Amino acid sequence: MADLRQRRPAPAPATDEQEPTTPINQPEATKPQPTWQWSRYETWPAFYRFAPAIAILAILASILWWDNNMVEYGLDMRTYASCSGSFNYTFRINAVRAQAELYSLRSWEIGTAAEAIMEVMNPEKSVFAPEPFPRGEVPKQGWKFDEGLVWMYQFIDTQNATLFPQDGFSAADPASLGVAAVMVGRTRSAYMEAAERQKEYLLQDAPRYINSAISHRRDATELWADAISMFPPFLAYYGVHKQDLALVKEAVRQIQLYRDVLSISKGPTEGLWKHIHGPPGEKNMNDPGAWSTGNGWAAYGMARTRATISGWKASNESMRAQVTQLDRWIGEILDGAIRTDDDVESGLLRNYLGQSSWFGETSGTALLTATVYRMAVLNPTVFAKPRYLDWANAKRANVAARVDEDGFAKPAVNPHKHSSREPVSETAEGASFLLMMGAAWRDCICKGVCDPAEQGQVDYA
Ligand SMILES: *[C@@H]1O[C@H](CO)[C@@H](O)[C@H](O)[C@H]1NC(C)=O
Ligand SMILES: *[C@@H]1O[C@H](CO)[C@@H](O)[C@H](O)[C@H]1NC(C)=O
Ligand SMILES: CC(=O)N[C@H]1CO[C@H](CO)[C@@H](O)[C@@H]1O
Repeated sequence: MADLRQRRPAPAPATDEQEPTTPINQPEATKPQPTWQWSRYETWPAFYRFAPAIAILAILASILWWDNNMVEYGLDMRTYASCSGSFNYTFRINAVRAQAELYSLRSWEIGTAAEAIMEVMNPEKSVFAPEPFPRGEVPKQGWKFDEGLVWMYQFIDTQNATLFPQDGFSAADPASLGVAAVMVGRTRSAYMEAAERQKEYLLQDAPRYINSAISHRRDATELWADAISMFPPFLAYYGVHKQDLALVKEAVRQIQLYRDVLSISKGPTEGLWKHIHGPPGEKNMNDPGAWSTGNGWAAYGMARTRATISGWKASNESMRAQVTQLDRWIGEILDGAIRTDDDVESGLLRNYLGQSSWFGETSGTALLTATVYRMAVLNPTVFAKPRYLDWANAKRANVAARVDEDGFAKPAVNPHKHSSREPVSETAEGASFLLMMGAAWRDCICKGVCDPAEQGQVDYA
């Protein structure tokens, strides 16, 4: 041991540059110093000394940016799915959905609620999806039916000539269950056979107006604006399933025949549609007024038909002229609604557009607002303009602000008595229109057409 200690100073003389004062028991100090070492912070070049601080600042800045740009409206804008999944509808959409299911008893109420729930819950399957017909076909149901279909398919009658024969009054209304029947029919053939019978009923058996438009009623030949949401979207959709271009074209021809009769050609309500027109007679229910909800039925039904056509390659390519026409006809109704929107007290469209004695109400307002958002995505060149979107944002804000905790919007027109001066709260179709408005707004934002910052001002007294 003593020997080893004796020998320790030996290496020192070998390092010739070393000062003799260097402590002989620290031989490592004699090695040449590297410029910097990871383990020795004070040797780091200035840039690297700041690196940890810069990294932390960058993370903080991106969190702040994310907060300001992505989640300010509760939105995660990375993809359509993340956006729609985190969307804030600003009203209690689940309560509204519950009302739509609870109060839908008649054929058109059930068909409309199924469409509305699909638009909210399964937007990838609706005709407003970016690809409504994957590989050119109606989408299939998976192991579990889509939400709107789970609820409604049990109402579809697969035994009779139409999908809902107990509604004996209307020739058109039972067809509102048609799109759902075709979707269910992709995996259950009884429903597709029922859809086929419904189509045959419309084309072969239903009464016709003198211009060969399919009558809205069974016991009289009458055209109602409502019918445009009931059967043309079904005929077009079933036409895609059958790969039958002629049937898709018949859907548009029927819309044209209705428009020929119902569109108002002059005066303050020009471009809007009358509610009901038929030949004079005892059972006649003529209603020449521009019913707000009726105009919504017409405009939204056309928008659904239009989206069906532009979503299927074959019709998209060969029916450009019809698409242009439909866009123009929808625009006429929206222009008329905007022009006659003069009830500052309610901030809503009047139950009869252009008639100052009528109260503003939520149902027609919601459906026409939904139409604007749908058209802004389908044809942004024409409809993604402040003239339409600013208007729709204001109407939506006014409608949404009136949806209560239970999912009722007030005041809403009595859906079974369109000329009643008494608004109601229980309206099945009104609830469905709220869902359609919410889904259409969400899609307009999540597809990057509408600005999430434009929440719209509540501007009623
Ligand atoms: C959704 O929007 C409404 C109205 O702007 C707001 O009051 C509510 O706090 C929002 N909800 C969430 C979960 O962000
Ligand atoms: C429909 O046509 C338009 C314009 O030509 C095109 O941009 C769009 O991708 C087409 N859509 C489909 C589903 O073929
Ligand atoms: C309203 C109606 O036509 N209902 C019929 C539907 O089909 C069943 C079974 O064939 C008949 O029993 C109903 O009368």
